[in-house]
Amino acid sequence: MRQHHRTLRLLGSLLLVAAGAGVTAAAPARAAAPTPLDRVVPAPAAVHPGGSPYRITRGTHIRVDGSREARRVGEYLADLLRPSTGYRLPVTAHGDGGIRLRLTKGVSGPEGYRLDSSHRHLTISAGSPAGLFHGVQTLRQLLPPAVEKDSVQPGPWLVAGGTIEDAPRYGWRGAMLDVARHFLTVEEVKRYVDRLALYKFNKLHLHLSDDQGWRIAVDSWPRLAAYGGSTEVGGGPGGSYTKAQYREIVRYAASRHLEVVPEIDMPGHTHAALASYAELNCDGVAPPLYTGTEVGFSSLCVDKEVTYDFVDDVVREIAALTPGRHLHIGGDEAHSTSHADYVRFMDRVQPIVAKYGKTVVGWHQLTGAAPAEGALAQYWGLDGTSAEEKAQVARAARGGTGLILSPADRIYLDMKYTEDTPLGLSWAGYVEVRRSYDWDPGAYLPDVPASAVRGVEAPLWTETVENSAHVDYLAFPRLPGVAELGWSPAATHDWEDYRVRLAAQGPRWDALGIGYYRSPQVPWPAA
Ligand code: TNX
Repeated sequence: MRQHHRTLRLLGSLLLVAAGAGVTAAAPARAAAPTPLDRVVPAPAAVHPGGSPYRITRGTHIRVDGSREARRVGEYLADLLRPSTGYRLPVTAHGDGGIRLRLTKGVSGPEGYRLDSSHRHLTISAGSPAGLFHGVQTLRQLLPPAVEKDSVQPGPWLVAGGTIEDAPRYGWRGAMLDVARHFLTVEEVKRYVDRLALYKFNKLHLHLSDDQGWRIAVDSWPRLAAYGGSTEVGGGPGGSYTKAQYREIVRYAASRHLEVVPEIDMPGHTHAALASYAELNCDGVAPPLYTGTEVGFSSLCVDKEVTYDFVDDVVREIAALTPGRHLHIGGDEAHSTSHADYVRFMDRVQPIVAKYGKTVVGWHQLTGAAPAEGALAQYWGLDGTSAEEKAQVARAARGGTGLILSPADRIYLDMKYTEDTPLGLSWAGYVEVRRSYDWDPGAYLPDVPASAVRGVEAPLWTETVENSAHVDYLAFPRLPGVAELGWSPAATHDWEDYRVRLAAQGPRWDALGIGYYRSPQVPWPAA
């Protein structure tokens, strides 16, 4: 049945090419078949194929309306297309014809877009710059994988004819990088941001502090980064971001329409801070740095006033560096903090976050305290999580706390795919590609109103991850599945269809230099 379906699609594409034969006669038929409009990840909300394809040529212009924002997206698109096409692709506010990017009030909500492709034009219209940007990512996937290469390729550069109308299911489509267990450089973070942009993610959550390292400069507590950042899991040199480097990550993420969500994990996962400042410890003694992978052994001293001065300073400085609305305060695995202390701590810390103009995000243990008005809880449980704990999260959700879903046995990117996976952990089980994709965020937790679910986020913890190659191997091919859960309407959810679309991404990853896990569940094209 699936085969039949694919054959029909292929036939359809060939017919479309035949229809546009005047344009494509010079191209070999096989290479010329443009990607069908629905062969995109994440799946678009609505696709109406038809008409002759659009072709990018040496003479193509990128037309933007007068706005600075549209011009920026136009320049981004031109930068993407110039190396592989070898074309000039001038970005201009004048003239007609070619690739047109239009900011139009009222198109498809805050991040949606519409893409119209025909013989004469390729038009992307959106109500916001983010929508235009996401439309550009769709256009990118409709072009051959070779478009991703950084040297001139033969083409032809055809986009199938028709219309896509698209908008996300959820407003929170996140990915988390743990830069604390192993430090990742600014360049490595930017590389991941570019991977995320291709799949329409809109949040980059940075786990900036943990037992093994503190990764962001704080002027009022300089030893946090200088000393607390000086090692990592395994005893390597670690590292930390200067404020200028953090701002550069924020700027780069914003240029790809992602909000950076900084996390300072507390009251647990704070050993690097405790090692840096003796006064933060209840006994006034700073322990040595830690480079192992245990969790749950550290806690800020809930009874000391200096703890709240510390939190105030750190939150103030990080909030000032962060244009986004959210600030993540962790709150997970505080096994060395009593329940009463945990509640007291969160009662004092959440108002500090509000004072500096940010919305609290916390791991779902925050629902065991009193989540602040408007707070978001990030659920990281698994099938085996107790009914009691799930009920606590559901109660908070019914009381107005928004949920971000990161079930560990589904979308923890640090879980091994199989027992043979050379990297990663397995405490939540092995997570193959299908398991990662095949669930519904809207119906995942019992007794949670669908409106409480704000989206999904894929964390990548880095106990075993040391560089971009490691990041890529664990993220691909699971990351695009998370993107699809966050973006695509539930009605498009279909593993058999998804695995075919996912397989088509493989050659694109090859062109981008992404080393991925060749899961046997996915029908990758022969290399
Ligand atoms: C649990 S998830 C943690 C992290 C570990 C991760 C490893 C969460 C909020 N806490 O501290 O790195 O497992 O998979």
